[in-house]
Amino acid sequence: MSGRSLRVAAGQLGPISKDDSRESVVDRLLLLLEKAAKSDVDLIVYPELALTTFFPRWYFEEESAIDCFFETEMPSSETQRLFDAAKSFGIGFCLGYAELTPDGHRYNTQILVERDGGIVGKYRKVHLPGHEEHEPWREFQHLERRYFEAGATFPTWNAFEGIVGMAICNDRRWPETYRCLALGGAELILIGYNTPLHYDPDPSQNDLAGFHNHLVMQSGAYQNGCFVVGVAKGGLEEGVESLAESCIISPTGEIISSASTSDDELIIADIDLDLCDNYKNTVFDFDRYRRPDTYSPIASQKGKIMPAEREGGS
Ligand code: CDV
Repeated sequence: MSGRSLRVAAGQLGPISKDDSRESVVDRLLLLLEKAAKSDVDLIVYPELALTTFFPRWYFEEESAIDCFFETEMPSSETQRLFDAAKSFGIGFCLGYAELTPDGHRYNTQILVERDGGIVGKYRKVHLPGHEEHEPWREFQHLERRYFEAGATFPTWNAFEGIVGMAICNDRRWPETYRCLALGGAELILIGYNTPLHYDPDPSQNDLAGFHNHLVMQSGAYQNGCFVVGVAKGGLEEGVESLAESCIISPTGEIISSASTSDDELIIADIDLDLCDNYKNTVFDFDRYRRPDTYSPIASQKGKIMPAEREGGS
């Protein structure tokens, strides 16, 4: 391989039940890691909230009832094995989990761990989907907005011979995510997700879940000259079917590797981070072609302002 070459993998997970122990989940992460090691992978990406079932699907009245799904330290006694094994193989990893800070804040978090076992980056999910209150009319709840605080930035890090950024699930649907990361130089964006196939607010979107998943990540990769690794926790988990279809996407916008099951599965791609420059230095040469002077609504305005409400509008 030439240029800044890297072998990356998506470590897709199948369902995790409510009663599954952390130990059994870490066993599964280790199996994927061992497979990756046999294929000389440099970096393996695991899904969002990879250590537990997707607990925001349930309403818990008592806040303390969700404590069992959160990590208060990382590495923890249960995940230390993963850190040790990855270091011994010389493989980096990206892992999503629910974080409870010492001062009581809760985040939907993803960390980036280098090949020497050190945590180089931590990202806290910015776009929290779903709702704050119990909504019994739904087939199942999506209470991320009740259980997590939102992160506030899209950091990037020098790691894996390039510049790496992270995003979590719903973040991938927002073009602002990729653009903020690319403005921080991102060449490789790592995204874990849990996407139920049924969307109660508008079930007409259900059949399009796979299409939308690829659409947003492929356009984010192309429009920002980045590689994207999108990794699912898919399959039938506690009665809720979730999208699998993990994939690795090139800055060309093309999918270069994709999962074929809804279970634990490793997919691999050889990537050359120098390919990003083909796009970053041409059609998406930000310095030359972007017009931030015309984009002020993007950073200053949240909802839409209709023509009649705008000064001079009609
Ligand atoms: N975990 C997520 O963020 N899931 C959302 C669902 C609720 C739409 C997603 O964007 O996939």
